[in-house]
Amino acid sequence: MKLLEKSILCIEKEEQFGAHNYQPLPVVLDRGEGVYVWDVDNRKYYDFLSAYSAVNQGHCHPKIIEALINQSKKLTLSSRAFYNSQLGDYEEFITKLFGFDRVLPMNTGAEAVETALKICRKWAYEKKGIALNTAEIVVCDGNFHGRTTTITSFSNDENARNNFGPYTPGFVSIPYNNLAAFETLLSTNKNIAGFLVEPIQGEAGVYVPSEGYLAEAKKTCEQYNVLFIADEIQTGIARTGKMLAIDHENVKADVLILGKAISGGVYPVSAVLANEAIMEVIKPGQHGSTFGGNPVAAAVAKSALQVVLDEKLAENALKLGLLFREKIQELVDRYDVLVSVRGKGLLNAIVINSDESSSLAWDICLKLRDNGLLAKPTHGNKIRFAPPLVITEKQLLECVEIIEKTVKTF
Ligand code: IF1
Repeated sequence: MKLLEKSILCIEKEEQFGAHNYQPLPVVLDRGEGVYVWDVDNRKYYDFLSAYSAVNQGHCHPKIIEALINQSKKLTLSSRAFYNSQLGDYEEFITKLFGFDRVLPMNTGAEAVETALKICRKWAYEKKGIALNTAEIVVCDGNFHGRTTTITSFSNDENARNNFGPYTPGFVSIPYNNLAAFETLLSTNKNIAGFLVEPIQGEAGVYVPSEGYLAEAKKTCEQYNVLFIADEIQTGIARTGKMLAIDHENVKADVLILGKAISGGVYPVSAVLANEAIMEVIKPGQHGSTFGGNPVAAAVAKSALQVVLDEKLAENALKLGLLFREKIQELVDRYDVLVSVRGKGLLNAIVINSDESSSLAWDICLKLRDNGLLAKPTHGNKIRFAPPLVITEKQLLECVEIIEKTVKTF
């Protein structure tokens, strides 16, 4: 595909004036509606990234946009120094929806993860009785929880972590999907306060743990009085075919972290949910944010969650996810360039027949773009496929055709 002048101009400006902390696929998006996005030259694409699962409800969902517009004409920011007329309603809605006593509203995913870590540490000293400043939180190898200095400290992605030290202490990393390692650690280390886990590792390449892993890990947490902290920022809000990915194993988190799609990608909204016995460790002045819980965020998030329920997006993701993997498996069987397909609901990845340092997955994504579908490689040899959950069966099958037409040429 030849980039036209308008696109080139936009790209050049970002390259000249922006920090080079990303390497975007060369396509300049200008407009979105439902499962589609259009570039500045009005070429139409299926969006198979959904802004890393933030636009589960589809681009510019009319109901969510209406909530945004209405509220932003009335009151945008009150600060938490005062009450606002939207927050309580939203808090009631989200706590009842997920079955928790309380919610702590923040803005970005990383902030919500930080919030959960702070709650966990404070709980460790004030409730569990761990000696001051010795609490440890267990994380998993291959984790991705955000970009703050603390979160970066317990990443083992060298690119994300190198030269950002000194690192925040108090974290132990164990292999993902390994119950024995977890049990051994908890039985020997009395300072463990929490277990922070992604129900499916997204950035690691859509790595789905063995069935029963999350339920067993939760049981182990209960046995050792350790908080099970679920990072559902990417996997939550119907993405994997249930409202939460842990719902597949009927697990209830002690601390639940949400972000991305709780706003339908319309506005940065994140949340930490917990019951009173845990949340009560946070008292006035001990945590917060200027924008967290602002009236626009509250109105938008409430509307975005309502859309997920009204349009039965979890059910759609479950059904179409099965169809997608079935159809892609046929391509895997037929074309050597594809190794396997895996995922849950509409969070899937295709493994490409190359090593992690090869540019093959990137080249395939360029060709997919030319054929009208946007996706992004993760970890070199995997391509993540995560369309908005409003996609229909007909559209999904058309996308499978685009994928086949593309991989055929490699
Ligand atoms: C970027 C990845 C996805 C997340 C989980 C917390 C956060 C994320 C499980 C932090 C964010 C994003 C950030 C985005 C790329 C993206 C990503 F590839 F890096 F891993 F989705 F898979 N927990 N994930 O996935 O949330 O602070 O960004 O709101 O550009 O870094 P945030």
